[in-house]
Amino acid sequence: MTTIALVRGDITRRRVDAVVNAANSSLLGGGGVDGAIHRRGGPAILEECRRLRASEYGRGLATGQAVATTAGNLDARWVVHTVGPVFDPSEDRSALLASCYRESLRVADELGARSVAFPAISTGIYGWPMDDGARIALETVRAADTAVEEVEFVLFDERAYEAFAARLG
Ligand code: AR6
Repeated sequence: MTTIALVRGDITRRRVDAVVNAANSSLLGGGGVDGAIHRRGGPAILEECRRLRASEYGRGLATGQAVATTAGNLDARWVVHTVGPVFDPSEDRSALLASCYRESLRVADELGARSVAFPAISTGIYGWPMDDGARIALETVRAADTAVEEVEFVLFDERAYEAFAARLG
């Protein structure tokens, strides 16, 4: 049984086994959650990302996929980096967004993580409407076949929190 909790706050402050990063394909950092994780987590995360780029992920991480690194100085054991789709009103990319949640949980299972913190992937710089992002996040995690016991969604502002709360029921 996976329990789902909603938390309002900064994902970099969470004490969990794995923190999920809303990254980009380069794996080399950016703004939003990605910038905050690298800032607080310190250089060990970027070092490992660079090693991934120099080895299996020479072309970067594809949208909808996930890969783990150390969590550096965060109160977590791992960061699971995933790449959400950029919202495009003329193309349905929902399956890719769902894949981010599913693949992150799959990687978490491989690591043996029991608790995972997710941000609202794609709902910031990538422009996904919050309500729909919340729907996809919750539906996908609820349906996932995972050994992760605790999933928390860490929502940065009241609007995001309310969107998830309305969907959680
Ligand atoms: N803790 C929790 N949620 C946060 C935090 C935080 N510290 N900071 C922002 N959010 P975004 P994306 C919320 O933009 O849309 C980066 O440059 C934010 O309000 O971080 O998937 C990457 O490198 C929003 O609701 O991720 C990519 O290029 C949600 O987290 C690109 O942004 C996701 O916003 C990815 O864009």
